[in-house]
Order: sequence, then C-alpha cells, then structure tokens
Amino acid sequence: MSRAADERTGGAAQERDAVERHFARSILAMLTVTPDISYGNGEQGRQASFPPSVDGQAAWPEESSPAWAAAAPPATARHGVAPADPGAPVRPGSALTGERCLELFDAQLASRHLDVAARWLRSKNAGFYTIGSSGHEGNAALAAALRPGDPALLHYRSCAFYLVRAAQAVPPRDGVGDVLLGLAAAEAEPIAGGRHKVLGHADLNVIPVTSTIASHLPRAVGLAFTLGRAARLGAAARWPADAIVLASMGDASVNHSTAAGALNTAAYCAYQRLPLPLLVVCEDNGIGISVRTPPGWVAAAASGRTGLRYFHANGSDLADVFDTTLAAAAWVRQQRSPAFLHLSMVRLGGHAGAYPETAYRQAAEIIADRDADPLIGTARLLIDAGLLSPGEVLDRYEASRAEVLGRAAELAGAPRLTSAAKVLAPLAPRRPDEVAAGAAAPGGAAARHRAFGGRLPESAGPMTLAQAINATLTDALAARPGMLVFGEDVACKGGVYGVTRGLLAAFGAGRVFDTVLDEQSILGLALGAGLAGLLPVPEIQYLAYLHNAADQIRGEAATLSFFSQGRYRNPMVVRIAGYAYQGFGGHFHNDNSVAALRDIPGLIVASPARPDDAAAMLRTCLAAAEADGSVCAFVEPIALYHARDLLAAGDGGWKVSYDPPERWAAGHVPVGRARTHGDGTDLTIVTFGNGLWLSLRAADKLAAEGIGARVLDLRWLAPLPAEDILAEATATGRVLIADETRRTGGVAEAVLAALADGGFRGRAARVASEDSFVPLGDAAAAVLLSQQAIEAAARSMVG
Ligand SMILES: Cc1ncc(C[n+]2csc(CCOP(=O)(O)OP(=O)(O)O)c2C)c(N)n1
Repeated sequence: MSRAADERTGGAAQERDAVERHFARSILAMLTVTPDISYGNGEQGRQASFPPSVDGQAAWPEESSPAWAAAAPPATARHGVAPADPGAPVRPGSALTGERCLELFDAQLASRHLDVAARWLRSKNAGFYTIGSSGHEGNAALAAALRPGDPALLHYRSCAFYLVRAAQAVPPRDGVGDVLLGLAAAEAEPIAGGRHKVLGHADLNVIPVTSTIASHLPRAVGLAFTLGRAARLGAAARWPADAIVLASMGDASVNHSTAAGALNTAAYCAYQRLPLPLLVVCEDNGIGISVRTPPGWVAAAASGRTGLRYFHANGSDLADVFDTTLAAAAWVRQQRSPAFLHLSMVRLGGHAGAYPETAYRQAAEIIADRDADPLIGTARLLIDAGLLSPGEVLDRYEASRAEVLGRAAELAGAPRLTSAAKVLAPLAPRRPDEVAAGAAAPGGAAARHRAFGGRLPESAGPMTLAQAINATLTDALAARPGMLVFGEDVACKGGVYGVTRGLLAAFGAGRVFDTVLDEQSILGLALGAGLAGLLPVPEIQYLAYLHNAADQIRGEAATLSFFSQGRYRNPMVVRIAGYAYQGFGGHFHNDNSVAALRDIPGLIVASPARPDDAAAMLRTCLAAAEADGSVCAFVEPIALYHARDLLAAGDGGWKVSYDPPERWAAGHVPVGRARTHGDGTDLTIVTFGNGLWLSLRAADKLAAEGIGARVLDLRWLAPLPAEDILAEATATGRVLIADETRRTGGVAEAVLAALADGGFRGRAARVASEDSFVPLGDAAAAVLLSQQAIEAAARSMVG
C-alpha cells in the first residue's frame, strides 16, 4: 500500500497487519485440516483433528476462537475520510469500478470459505472433494470481464468465477449452495446431481469438465470453431454467434499433449484465418501437485506463437485481471481469433486435503505465497480506494465465513444418490420411438435430387458397403442442414477408401472438410460441434489411430450427459474404418481391437457388415444422436468396403440395392437388435463384421455336409443384442462364436457372458483371432480368424 494511502486511512498500518494476519490464519486453518481423505493417488491423510465438534454442532476453525477475535480490530470508520465513489475506478486507469470490486471481493471471500467448508465437510465424511481454489480467487474478475453468455469450460480452481456467474444470473443463483451441494455429492446439486464435484450449470453457460487434465481443451477449440458455423447453418444455436469460448487450466496442464495439441489446432486455424474465438486461460501457480513448473516456462511456451495472441496479468491483482481480460476478450471477440491469457497466481492450502504440502515444499516458500494472497490484494485495492476500512474488510470476511460455514452445516446432510437406477439415469437415455421416426425421415425430394446430382441411389442397382455408406451420408446431409462430415482426407480425396467421395462437391466446405492430422482435435471438434447444436460425423481413418485419442470419446463425449444430467449433450456419430483382412496385412491398417470401445458406459458401438444393414444402422445412429444425444462409434469393416461377392466370384452376393426413403421405416434397425441369416437347426454361429462374411461362407459349406447352421449377425457390439443371442442360441442348443477380434477382451467374451447371464444350458464354444498384433503380409492369416477354423469348430461341435 502506498504511503499516501496510509495517510488517507489514518496510517492504519496496524489494522492492515491485522487483516493480513487474519487472512493468513484462514490458510493456516486449512493447512491444519488433515481429514482421512483418499484422493487421486489413494494416499491416506492423517486422522481428522479439525474442526472439533461440540455436541453434534459444527465447531468452526480455531481462528474464530475468542482470543483471536479479541485480537482482531473492531470495524472502524474510515478515519474521517469522505466516502469514496463506488462508481469510480477502484484504481486510477482501471475499468474496474469500486462497486464491481466489492461484489467480486464477496465472491472471492465466499470462494475462500468454501475451501474451508470442503475440508470441514470431508473431516465429517459429509463431503468428498477438497481440491480448493485458494490463491486463484482472481478468476472472479475473469467472469466479470466476459459476457454471461460466453460458454466457459473451467479449471477446477474456478470457484470464484462460478460464484460471479451465479450472481450475474437473473434472478441470481445460489452459487454457494451449488458448490456446497457438489462437495457433499448431493442429488440436488444442479449439474452433476451428486455424480461428481464439477463446476457447471446450464443456465450459467458453464460446461462441466472432467478431472482429466486439459482434456476439455479440444472440446473448447471445437466449440469455438463451430459457434459461428452453427449460426450460419441455422442450427438451434445455444450461444450467440458473437460469443467467445473460455477454457482455463493450470500451468502443469499446459504441458499435456492434449493441451499442446489443442493450442496447436487453434493456432493452425487462426493461421488460415478460420474464425476461432477462444480465450485460453492459464492459472499459473507454479506447481502441479508437487512438481514445479520451471519459472518462466508458461510464458516461454505460450507467448510469441503465430496465431495465438499472448496476454499476461498478475492473478493476485483483481484490477489487473479484470483489465487484461477485458482487453483479451475484446481482441478475441473482434478478431474471432484465439488468445492465451496467462495469470500468475499462488496456490494456498496445498493441492487437496490429502496432500500435506510440507512433504515437498519448504515452510518459508509456503508462507511466502501468502504475500500474494489475492484476498489481501483485493482488500488492499478497496482500502486504498477508500471504499472499506480494514475493520470493514474484517467484518466482511467474518460475515462471509459465518454465511458459508453456516450453509455448509445446513447442507451437509443433503440426500445423495442411493440406487444404481438413479446413478445411471442420465447415462444413455434411449427413446426408440423417436429414433425410429428420425431414422425414417428423408430430406425433401428436391434436396435429394440436388444432392445426388439427379442420380438417385435407389435407382443405381446393387451397391457395395462403401457405396451404401456414401449414399446414406449424402441423404443424411441433404436432410440435416446442421450435419458436418470431417476428418483426415475425407473432403478433397473423398476418404482413403472413397466412402466420402463427392460429399464436398455436393455440400461445400462449410459442412464437409479436411482437418488437421490430429485425432484428438478431430474428436474435440465433434465434441464442440455437438455442444453447439450441430450433428458431427467425424471420421477416424483407421481403428488403430482411435486409440491415441480415445479419451476424447471415453472421458469426454461419453461422460458429458452423465455429469450434466443431460443438460449438455454432445451427439455424434464417429465413423471408424476398422478390422483386419486387408490383403497386405500389418497392424496399423488391420487393428482388430474394440475392447477399448465396448466398455464405455452408454456408448453405442455399431458394427455393420452388409450394405443394407450399414445404411439402416447409420440412419439409426444419426437419429439416436439427434433424439437422445447419443455418442455412437460406427465401426466399418474396411475389407468389406468394396466386396461384391459372397460364395463365388461374380455372384454379387455382397451387394444390395439401396432402399428408397419410403422403405426406410420398414427397414429400420433398432439399436441393439441382431439379424439372423438362415434357419439351420444344428447350430447357431454368432458373429459380426468380417466374421459374417466368413461365417456365411462356412455355413454354406457345412450345409453341403448336412450340417444346418444359422448365422446371427450381432450388428451392435454395445449394447449387445443379448435377447437375440439367447433366442437364437436356444433355437439350436449349440452356439459357436466366430470372433475376428482377439481372444482376450474380444467380443466372444461378452457373448459367452450374455449366454451365461441368460441361463443358456446348451453348448457354447468360440473361435477368435490370436492375442497378437496383425503382422504384415501373408503372416496376417496365421493370427486371424479363418473360415476353415469356423468350419472345423462347427463340425466338432455337431459331432
Ligand atoms: C491426465 C491427468 N493426469 C494426471 C492427473 C492428476 N492430477 C490432478 S491435478 C494435477 C496437477 C495439475 O497441475 P496444474 O495444471 O498446474 O493445476 P493446479 O492444480 O496447480 O491448479 C495432476 C497431475 C489428472 N487429473 N489428469
């Protein structure tokens, strides 16, 4: 504080010291909380010793003991100084008014006390999350400098931001209550409903994010990329076309490949002058749990990058954060270009309840951080401006503490989720009737005519799998103006296998486009586009390349509805060219692992084999994405893309005519329904994908030997058609599973489990591919499921 200000406040240095000591004590109080929490690494903290409980009543931190209270100065008048104008800048040259600063100070205070409350609740086993926001309360000014309608994906230390957004709502929301309910995993919590402690609210445009560091960044890039596009395409846009997207993270997170990839994609787009209004904020406290970020690293990594404008502010100085955010946001909004806002901060009170900081930081270093406590920073601003006296600051602090901790005691016992049904409810809502209706709805005749260039596919004669998917995508794009198709090589080239050929010419680069070579960004784009109200259909070029980005489906796409009770959705149909049997072999173009998809709760995994099934199933997936917000993986067998024949060269047994729209309803394939080929009574071959082609050929051979086999094509790997499996298994009493995926973690395991669960009493066996990667050349055949293996197993089964 300046000397002049000292004089203005009557030289109240003693009072100021008291304020600072008092705030410091709130940190110390937090440091003494060592509840028996297990978080993240399973580390157990020491037994709770704080706060004491008196007759079941909450006894608050020791800092409120009478001795300390007596030491605190009373609220005093402002030493005869005329009251300052609250409408004036809180500091000369700042756009932050005193009035606004006071409001933000209240949010900061409440945020601080919510951290104390979190630890208290944890010590009572009434709360389950202790990662706090202390030291980061400067992010209150971020919220104040943005528009309430700007979508925000927040770092977990953004409590003050959330409280400000809540206060901005009309009528204002009870932000403190929301956060407390989240800490207590209460069913009444407004976004995750007790499923996790997240910061989010549909009315506040705060989109909940997962705990996986930086994993929300690709989605944020995708949202920024599609905001304007959604408006142009006439989608029922959730956000105004001039909104900007905020995504914040910590300093250690900047190093994560997900963040690095997302920042690169943002800059790559900006470099090409593609609109991407994204403000990335790094709340840099210099440390990630216990690992220090080298001083200067964040600035070195983020500044001076082409396509990414860099801003910096002192995160402990509310006015600086406010002014710098205003400048950064204005730049992003006007330029529609991304910026990186770097806020220097401190982390007070350790990473979370279970991590005693003293294990890896010197006491002097921890104490030094208190000098940059943003609460003291704001108190200084307000005192210097003559808006509060130190005593009034203390009063405000005490009032906030009483309010927040009182609310914590009130909400500690709020009811939690008690049944699996309740937990699961938002995971994968399914409305089969709406899906059936959506799947049968074509575009108008004129739109179809235009899209197909006058050559309607139903008149084109039998077509291959690739042609059927291509025609279905064309029809869907013609019917749905908000649908996008994108990925590597999908536009100009029309896909490696020609599946998307002609779509760019028919629908233009606004809806069909090539992306940067980064699967995380491709899926992130889909995540953002879905949020923005569009229907994204990204392509992953090969199944092997899904795995380096799988978290964008597993951790992000599949969880959003779960953690937001369906208030935010990211519908999508991810097309993935997959499976083996491409002549030249080699793992990367012949990946046969779907285990990583099958266990994702709520995910629909479609695995078509025949052209007619592929067309109908793709329509079902698109309709499910629209009606239910479903996330669908559509795994296409590359080896069957251009297959024509089944039993003999030239028989055309794998080509099927395309259904005209009037037959779509009758041909609808509901999610989770299998298809039976043949009616043999000796055994049931259960299969999918390339296995269907192999099994139908095997069945033909077996028939010639007098063995009657029926073949069940699963079509859906998740949810598995358990009813159909059981019915067809029971019909013959013998089940042979022909599984082209690996023995371990392969689909056969799930089919066997479904049979056991369903009480099947007949015989069951399986043939599958080896637990191996697929080698190059002829050796591939040595490890893959073969027609001969299916025939041999069938013969031995039937005896
Ligand atoms: C992908 C991933 N790896 C590891 C973790 C465990 N983890 C949680 S917080 C954290 C440190 C993050 O540090 P930083 O980004 O600097 O944010 P801060 O906590 O300091 O605010 C780590 C490693 C995680 N959540 N996600």
